[in-house]
Amino acid sequence: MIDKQFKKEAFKESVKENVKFLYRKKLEEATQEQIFQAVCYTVKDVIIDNWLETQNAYKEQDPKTVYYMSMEFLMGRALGNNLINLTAYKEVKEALDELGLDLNVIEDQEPDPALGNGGLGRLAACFLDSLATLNYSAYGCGIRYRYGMFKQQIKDGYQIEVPDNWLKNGYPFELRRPEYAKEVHFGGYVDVEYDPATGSNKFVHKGYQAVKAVPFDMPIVGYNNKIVNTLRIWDAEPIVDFELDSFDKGDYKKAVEQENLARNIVEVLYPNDNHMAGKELRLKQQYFFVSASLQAAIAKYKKNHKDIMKLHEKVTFQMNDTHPTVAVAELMRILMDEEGLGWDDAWSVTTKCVAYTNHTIMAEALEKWPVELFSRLLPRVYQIIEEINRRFVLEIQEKYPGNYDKIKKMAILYDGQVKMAHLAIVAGYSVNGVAKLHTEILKKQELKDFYEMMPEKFNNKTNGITQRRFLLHGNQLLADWVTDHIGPEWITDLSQISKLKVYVDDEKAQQEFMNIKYQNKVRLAKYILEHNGVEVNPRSIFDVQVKRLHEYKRQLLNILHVIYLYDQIKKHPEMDFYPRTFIFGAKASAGYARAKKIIKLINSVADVVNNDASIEGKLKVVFIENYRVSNAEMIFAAADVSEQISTASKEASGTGNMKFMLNGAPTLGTMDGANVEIVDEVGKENAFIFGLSADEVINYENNGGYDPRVIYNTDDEIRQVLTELVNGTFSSDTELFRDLYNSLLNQNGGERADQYFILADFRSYAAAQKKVEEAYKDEKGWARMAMLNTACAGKFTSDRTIQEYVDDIWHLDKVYIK
Ligand code: 26M
Repeated sequence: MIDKQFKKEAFKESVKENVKFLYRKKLEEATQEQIFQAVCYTVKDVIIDNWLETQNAYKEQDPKTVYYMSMEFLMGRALGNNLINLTAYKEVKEALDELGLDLNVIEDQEPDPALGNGGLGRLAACFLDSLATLNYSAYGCGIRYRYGMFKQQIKDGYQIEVPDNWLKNGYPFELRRPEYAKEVHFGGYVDVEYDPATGSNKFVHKGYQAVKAVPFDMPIVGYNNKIVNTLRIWDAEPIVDFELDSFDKGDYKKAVEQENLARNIVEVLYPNDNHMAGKELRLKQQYFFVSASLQAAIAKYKKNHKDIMKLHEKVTFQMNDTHPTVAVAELMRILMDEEGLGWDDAWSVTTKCVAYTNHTIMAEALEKWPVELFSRLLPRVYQIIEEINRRFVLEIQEKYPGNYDKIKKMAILYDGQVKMAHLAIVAGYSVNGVAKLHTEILKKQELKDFYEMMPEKFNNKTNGITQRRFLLHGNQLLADWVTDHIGPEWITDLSQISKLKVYVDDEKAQQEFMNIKYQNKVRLAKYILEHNGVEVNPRSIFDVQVKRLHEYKRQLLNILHVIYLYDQIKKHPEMDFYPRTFIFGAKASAGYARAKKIIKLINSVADVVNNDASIEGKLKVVFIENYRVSNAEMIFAAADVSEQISTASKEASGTGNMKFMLNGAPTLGTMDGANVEIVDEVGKENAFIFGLSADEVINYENNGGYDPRVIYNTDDEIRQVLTELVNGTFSSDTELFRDLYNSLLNQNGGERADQYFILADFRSYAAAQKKVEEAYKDEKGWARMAMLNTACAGKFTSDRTIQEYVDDIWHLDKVYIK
């Protein structure tokens, strides 16, 4: 189906017109950046028509709408993805060819909108793609950060953070909507006033600072269905322009403060992943976008519905982790203070409208705010939380009389802190984890008391990814091959991809499949040569670990094993060894010193290994700078082995694991997160599983029974690897990696020695790696295994995940556009 606008000739004319109109230039004179802008405007033109039609259809059909509330949307580039979903990619590529332009080069002009950290933010982006593709009415609600996730440079092996000014040249796909601006209030105090109209008291917020929230809308194009949904991200502006005469009125100070508040609030994304920083500005960001989004949703509802008590019939708010959980109290505030409902009615509506997704059990990620800070910044909202807490504590007492331990463990307010997860669970009508194992751990461990008290709320929604970006766009060779063999239905129904199973023993198909993998490896090798100056052999095994850097994800285990292999090759030069390229990509949170040290270690090992002629290129180590959505697509396509080696129980789900699988890379991993379900689908003989189980890890943790020194003292090769961290092998400064060494062997403050069980799992990891090598040598066997991974990936589409959210939680209506 080709849209009229994408007829080649019309498209070419439009691009030329846009270059003329925007830049007063002829096509030949325009820069690649200008051509990029011109192409985007042409594409946007088509999108706008569909966008209007979609919103009209929503108005007419009045479907229930989900508001996906998230501090993060890691969208990645839009141009290529929009063309894919408009089913116009190939036509446009040809049209541009005819103009002497290369679509790939033009796509590369686009900055990666990186308004997210990692898994949680990218999941939100995949969900928006699936919602639009499945014909559901949805808004993404978030923040228009001036600076997204920092750009990573590697200098001398160290990570340097460079600001990501993604709006520098203007972002072509966004639309400013000043007519929908909302006010958000901070600070001040609450007065109780008698209201003669109702004969009761009302609460009036006074002395606050105000910020104007101005929405920018981005189109979310569904695949081949004319649906265009909206990602609405909020910018902050000062309420009044700075007025000179306010000096005289004496509120000069306040005017400056309001202006600063507006300037600061959306300045930058906090680059923490799975770590709570507790910064006041972060709470301001949360309340800012939550309040604006709720006000907009309610205003929209009220346009064509009279009864606010029926809000839940048309609206649901999904809270992406606890970050937007202040929504619970803000919705209560709006319903009571602005819509005039009493407490019980407001609570009845709120608890039918909000639902919560948990994405982590890492203790340091749990959001707890000091009462002092919270009540000062949001006095009215805090009052409401106090009342929610008071009533909930009464409920606990009723259910567990005399059991004060329950109150201590479950109260929303305790020890001078506001516990956001408790608020989300108490108010939410649904609480879900993101993989089977994760949800079980929530029920049995982390949230046990809540599960016992309200089991009906708990459910699992195993994560998924969009095959449109991570196969159709990222791996066009494989996508075409799949379509040639089983038709194009997999694009919107990934369960169809299992039809590939009939080809896994077909030698011709095997060769074609592996040849595509080879071509993708050549493409990545070229990128690595250009960006790292390192030559890698595309015939070697590409063993890849790309994800945020975190101790629990155990990049340290991976690089220690590389050192171990290096030692082996040096010691036994005659040993049979299949060439390997270990590829890493990871950003460390700017304040996470140990994570940054691990990056330095990887680069130091790379330096030594890559330049040691004696090992004849058998081993290469590459650290890909600035890992992000756009280069991720290329990396997944080129991977032979998918490293998913988190300490069991720590990775809630993982989604990179699914992207590798879909692109035909078997998992080398622990029984953690969604790896468990990947193995269920593909069979354990088609994955390389190692290490402690989640139960074993949790057992050790609860009973304090693991001593890495026993391993250190008894295993000479492991001891040798650790010794090389501090004996000058990888740095002339023998102190450089001392902290990493110590973290594995010594207790440190409250932290256990080797708290992520790296030494405990080392031998079983090395054995699994050995199996990978043996398996890879068997060419046909490997091809079969790789193909089976692709063929068994059907479950892991975010289309399936979204349909489950719709069926079990949101109950949305489908909308069709004529
Ligand atoms: C919190 C407070 C202050 C600043 C930042 C944060 C914060 C930001 C991101 C905390 C956690 C954040 O992300 C957690 C995350 O990405 N979790 C991942 O979610 C994925 C999608 O469900 C899962 O696949 C991953 O396993 C999980 O780690």
